[in-house]
Amino acid sequence: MGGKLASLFAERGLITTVGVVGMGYVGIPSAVLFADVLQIRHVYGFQRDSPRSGSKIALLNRGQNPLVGDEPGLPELLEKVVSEGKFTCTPDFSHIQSCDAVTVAIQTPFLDPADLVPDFTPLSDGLRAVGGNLAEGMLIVIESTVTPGTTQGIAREILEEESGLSAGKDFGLVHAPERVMVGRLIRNIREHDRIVGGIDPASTRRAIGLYTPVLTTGRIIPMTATAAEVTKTAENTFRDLQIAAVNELALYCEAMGVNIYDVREGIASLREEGVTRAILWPGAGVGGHCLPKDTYHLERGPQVLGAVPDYPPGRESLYLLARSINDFMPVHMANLAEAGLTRAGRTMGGSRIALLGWSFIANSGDWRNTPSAVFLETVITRGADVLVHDPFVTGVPGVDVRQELSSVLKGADAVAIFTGHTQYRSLDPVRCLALTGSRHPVIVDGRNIIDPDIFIREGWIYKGIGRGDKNGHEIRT
Ligand code: SAJ
Repeated sequence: MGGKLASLFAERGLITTVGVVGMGYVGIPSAVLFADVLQIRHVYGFQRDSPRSGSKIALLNRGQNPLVGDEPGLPELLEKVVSEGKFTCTPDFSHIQSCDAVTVAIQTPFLDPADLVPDFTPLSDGLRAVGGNLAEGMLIVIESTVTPGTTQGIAREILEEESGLSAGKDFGLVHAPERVMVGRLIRNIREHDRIVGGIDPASTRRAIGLYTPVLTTGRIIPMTATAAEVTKTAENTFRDLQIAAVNELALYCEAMGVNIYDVREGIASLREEGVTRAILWPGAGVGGHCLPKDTYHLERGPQVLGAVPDYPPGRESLYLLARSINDFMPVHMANLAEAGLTRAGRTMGGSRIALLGWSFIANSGDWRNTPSAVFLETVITRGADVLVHDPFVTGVPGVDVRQELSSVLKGADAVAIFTGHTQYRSLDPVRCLALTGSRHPVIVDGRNIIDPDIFIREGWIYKGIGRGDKNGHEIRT
């Protein structure tokens, strides 16, 4: 099988023209890093000219970064490769015909997690556009996080159907999952090890040639396409599981009147050969494009591959249980706010709540699957009025997110901190109290970023995730 493909790659020689499909948090940094590789003559960034994302095309071609939030190194590199004429963004997929390699970084959300039904429409549409312009000797790389079995399954089928060519014989096919975090996109692509999983050895070798020039400290870890899919979905599932474990512990600590951060420090102190204690941080919830859905991709893997794991009969998947604990945390925040309001002699109904932080992660404008949305819906259902603040977020359909803090704090009966933005770390308890106009406003800290004692001293009613040592404090009159 690999013989013909290997010779097709050899005939083509070095990869000099690359296409990147999907100009988002993964595609944009990947494209500019490929364009900055000496051997690579040109990179096309493919973006559909849709009402929601079409504006990115002109911005990118002017060398301007359309991503919200601080991305060290990206604006400069983008400006450089555009001014050198090595990168262009286009909605015209026919340019794929001139590419040696094409990477696909398109979102893979879930339509219905309960039934494990993913929404592969955007990915399928992208693969159809690639397949319709595919030529012999090309390499296709799927960087999106997908259910195990997808690369060898529907992805291959769509590409073969559209092109009339055969994967592993006429063109190469690989899964090389992205591992980036907002706020460190360029660094992550350069420094994280790159998992490269080909459907055959020739495809894997070709992809190693594509990624090696981009990596600085990162290594290449080759494996099969399905193993690469499991690696990616499992690493996020394990992170979600670790977060769920510490969130459950935080709920227990609240009930037992204990400070989770003392316990966490204690647990993390046990260090010895073979004993690792990767205990993560409890909080107001798990958001973003990855953790809230990748567990479902992993869970769906055996199904797609027609396999049934041997598992304790009738027991729920550990990974799905973890999901439900993390999904509960914003509701728990609402329960803490309600408990605090009760201590203030108020009910949730008719109370005004200031929600601080709409993005899912600190100092970023990324609000995909934000836990704040669950809290907002929960407290509104319980009768509260809510004003939302976030210094980095604008343009949220149906939610008035403000950038001016005092107008959101004004007249608030309770303040709920959802995101660890640096700005919130220096909230002044006296000034904020004056803005609320209340003698005992409630503050609920979902990211452990304020000092409970200085707020309690000023008369606030404090509630914190995992702070059983403080949540029943005496109210200062
Ligand atoms: N969170 C906690 N406690 C923690 C860590 C995170 O509550 O200790 C919450 C965060 O507040 C956030 C959510 O979880 O709401 C996700 O945070 P994250 O730090 O995991 O950020 P992501 O989702 O952007 O990054 C993850 C990373 N995956 C792993 O580390 C295994 C990143 O490496 C991946 O590239 C990324 O998913 C992805 O794109 O898959």
